[in-house]
Amino acid sequence: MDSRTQPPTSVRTTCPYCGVGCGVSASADGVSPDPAHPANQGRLCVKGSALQETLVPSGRLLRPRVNGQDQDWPEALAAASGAIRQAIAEHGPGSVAFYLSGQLLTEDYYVANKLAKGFIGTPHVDTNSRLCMSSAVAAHKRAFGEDVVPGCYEDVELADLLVLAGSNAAWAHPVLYQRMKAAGRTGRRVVVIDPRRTATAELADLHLKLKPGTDSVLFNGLLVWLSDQDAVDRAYLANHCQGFEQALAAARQSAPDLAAVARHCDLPVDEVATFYRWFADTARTVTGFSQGINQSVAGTDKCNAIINCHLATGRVGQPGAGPFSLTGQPNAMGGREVGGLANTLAAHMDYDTPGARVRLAEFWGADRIPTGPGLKAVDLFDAVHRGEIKVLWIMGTNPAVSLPQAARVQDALARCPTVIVSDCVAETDTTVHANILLPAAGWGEKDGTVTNSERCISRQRSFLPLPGEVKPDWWILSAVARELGYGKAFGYQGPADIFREHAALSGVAARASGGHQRFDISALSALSNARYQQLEPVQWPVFQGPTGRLDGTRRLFSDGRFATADGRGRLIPVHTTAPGQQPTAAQPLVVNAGRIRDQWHTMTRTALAPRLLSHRPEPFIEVHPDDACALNLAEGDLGRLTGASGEAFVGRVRVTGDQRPGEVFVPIHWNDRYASRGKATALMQPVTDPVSGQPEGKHGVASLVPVACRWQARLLRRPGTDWQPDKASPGGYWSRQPLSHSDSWWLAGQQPVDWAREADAWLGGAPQVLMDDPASGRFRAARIRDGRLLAVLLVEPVASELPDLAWLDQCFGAERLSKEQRHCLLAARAVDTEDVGALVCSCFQVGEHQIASAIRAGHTSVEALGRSLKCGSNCGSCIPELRGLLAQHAVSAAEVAS
Ligand SMILES: Nc1nc2c(c(=O)[nH]1)N[C@H]1C(S)=C(S)[C@@H](COP(=O)(O)OP(=O)(O)OC[C@H]3O[C@@H](n4cnc5c(=O)[nH]c(N)nc54)[C@H](O)[C@@H]3O)O[C@H]1N2
Ligand SMILES: Nc1nc2c(c(=O)[nH]1)N[C@H]1C(S)=C(S)[C@@H](COP(=O)(O)OP(=O)(O)OC[C@H]3O[C@@H](n4cnc5c(=O)[nH]c(N)nc54)[C@H](O)[C@@H]3O)O[C@H]1N2
Ligand code: SF4
Ligand SMILES: [Mo]
Repeated sequence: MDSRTQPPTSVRTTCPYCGVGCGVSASADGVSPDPAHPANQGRLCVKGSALQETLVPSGRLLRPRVNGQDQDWPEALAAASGAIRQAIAEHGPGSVAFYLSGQLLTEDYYVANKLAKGFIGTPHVDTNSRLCMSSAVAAHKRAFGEDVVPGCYEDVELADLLVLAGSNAAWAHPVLYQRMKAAGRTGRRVVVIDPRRTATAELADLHLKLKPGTDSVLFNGLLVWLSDQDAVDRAYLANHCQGFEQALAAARQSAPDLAAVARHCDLPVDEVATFYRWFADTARTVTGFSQGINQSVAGTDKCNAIINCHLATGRVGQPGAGPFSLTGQPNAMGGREVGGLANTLAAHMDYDTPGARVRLAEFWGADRIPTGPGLKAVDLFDAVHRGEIKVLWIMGTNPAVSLPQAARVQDALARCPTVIVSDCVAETDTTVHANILLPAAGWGEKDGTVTNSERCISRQRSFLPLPGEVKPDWWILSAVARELGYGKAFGYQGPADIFREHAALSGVAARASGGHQRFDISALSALSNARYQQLEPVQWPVFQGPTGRLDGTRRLFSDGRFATADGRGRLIPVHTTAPGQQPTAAQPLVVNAGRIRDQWHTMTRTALAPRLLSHRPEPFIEVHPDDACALNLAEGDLGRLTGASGEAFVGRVRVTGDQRPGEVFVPIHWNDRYASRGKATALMQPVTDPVSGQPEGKHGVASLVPVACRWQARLLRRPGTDWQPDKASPGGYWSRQPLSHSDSWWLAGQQPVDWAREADAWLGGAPQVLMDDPASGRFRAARIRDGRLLAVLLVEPVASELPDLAWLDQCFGAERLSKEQRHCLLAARAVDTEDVGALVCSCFQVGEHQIASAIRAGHTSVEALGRSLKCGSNCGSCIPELRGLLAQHAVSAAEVAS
């Protein structure tokens, strides 16, 4: 569709969050699952179901901005192209860099890559996929000769043994997890490999709670065991692979026997033996892996250690059998296809692919293709810091939050002469550093394609008009390219033009590879605009059948022929590598970081839906009970983690046996917009995998201390009023939680506050209702004008005394406060409403206290709870937690009985 035509009002499109890539039926009135999409078959998770609630105008970037001033497009385009032209003239093309994202559509990504590598002539084009999938990409290339996920989602259902390594699919790939769960049957087994007990571990017959960073030893040990038990497929190895003996020798060195593996991984020997026996005995085995494997100094090796075991048993590309990299972002795959990584060129061709540069130059009509790879993300930001990059264009990612050592990244951005940022949101930790800020179209407004974890290409379709001056990313890039004088190569009228070109290039690359390259969608290069608009989900490679029908490919390498020159798969010798960040006396704890169920990355979209922040409303630190005890920390206290570079993370302490002693877990989502000190990356050093360049994002080190607090508070104000917690309470703790009718903050501090005097500043004016009890440390104040509630401040000496605020938020929704509501403002909680407790089911807003009383009332199964409270009966994302609560209450009931 052209960027100017009005979109239809109701469409079938694709969810913009995780790599599962679910189909969604969407209109301005609401979203529902697309029953015809092969990925989700009628399901959606809680983030997908809440998409509608995130389509709100608040915080949107609606106009271009240059040096802090609103501008029209011609001025903004002139500023961007002027800066690029000047940098090239004065410092050469290598002084211009692009930092892209797996959340761009394939068409956007293709244009960015073409402009940078073909026309500006800079190799420095990298993407946030570097932090995400680059170890898997590198491992696929080493093992298969090409970045290919051999299997498909159906394999996780067909598998008799499902191994999930470093994946919390229940929270990170919820619909795929639901499919894994629904496929459970007698005799089917699940092994979860994760140093923490996660929601995913609920599904596990065996949870290997291993020492972090030791997975390669575990899988090396498996290779040794398979060989020693004669469980390898010798014929397959002889006919289809090379490198087995070398890989086995390295594995033997690293993991000579069961006892050595158990010791190294800190696991009971019998658990390791059970895993190995199950793997050896089960032909239909799928190993799904994700960030617990990839985000490591030895991420590529770990992926290869897993793939080695699959090659050694001939279990690649078979129904129900194969290694399966679970892709994170909705279009990480599409970005890999167009060549968005600094070490790749385009269409699965690399710089060292024979003839690739010449072919590409001819195809694009470009003569500036760089001669070799560019800088990978961490190195790229180092170069920015050193002043070598004069123009950095960031698109669809928030590196000031997501890259390790966040403060240094911010420093690099501040030093860079021209930072261009394309985003849909006005204020992020990255956009605040932009010299040129370009308003990008977001989900629902843009059109194009994405590729999910199983190589399935789906359409994202627009159903909303472009607000303000907002433009799709491909349009912005093409407009800048035209300003730079490359109009001929960037005269696209719409995403269909770009898609056809991308599809044609894939054919050029595949044909030149002599049939080795599997990525080939040239059958789609002649789609008419109408057929592009109607394109149904299809898995690449795509072929045109004899009847003209387009057919996708479910599995690859099923015949044992790989994408290497000799057609053989490669086993890779993997040696033991310790994590790069090691605990010390000063930083004795290992910091693990990952996702929570209801938030997406840096919260720019999911925090707009209040119910998605009610599951975990504040940044938190999960700590083992032994550590909590030794550090004098209790549940609900605030803790401060201080990392190796002195930066801190402050969060609410959750004491849990799910953690291993000596290790803490923090969420990756909070940032300077939402908390005083909530960035997990502040605790991570920029240590990277030498092969993939992926940073070690799951193994920081830190010290932990309690944050002494004299007071804890909640402030609620009408949305849109500008209040700066750092000014009101310098050095104090704050975390922002937008609610349905108000904006709210969690606050705490050590400095004594004379509340009666200072409350005015917090409330935005003098309160009309006030209760001050300095002896108990309790304070309540509310501002009311014309019967409407404007702001409320509640102070308690300890956080657990702060009341549940759902009822207070409701009061902000009222046109006029009732007499009762007014009265309740001073009470600890509303007299006539129930404190539902921490929210468990986001779909139906069901809290922990409600669930506990339903369990006590005899609803002792997930199904019974669903019938009674509806919890868990929509997206199912909370079922693992419901099970946890059922188990917890069964234990306490048993304790009472004994
Ligand atoms: N709700 C939600 N879903 C998402 C996202 C989101 O932001 N929110 N983001 C999407 C993206 S981009 C991605 S990449 C995926 C990520 O999906 P996942 O990789 O499944 O998610 P994470 O929580 O990052 O990490 C997974 C697990 O790795 C474990 N782990 C840490 N260290 C080790 C180790 O040494 N060995 C092993 N075996 N495990 C370890 C952690 O304890 C954690 O439970 O999620 C996608 N889905
Ligand atoms: N320590 C640690 N660090 C990590 C991780 C970890 O597990 N541990 N995980 C890593 C991983 S796997 C990932 S994927 C990254 C994610 O980290 P980021 O990519 O930095 O996070 P997002 O919040 O997804 O950033 C996307 C940005 O793009 C904007 N946006 C959304 N849609 C569009 C669009 O259509 N066009 C444009 N131009 N902008 C858009 C959003 O508003 C937002 O500002 O974090 C990484 N960092
Ligand atoms: S699992 Fe959830 S977040 Fe992922 S694509 Fe499906 S609906 Fe979206
Ligand atoms: Mo990711």
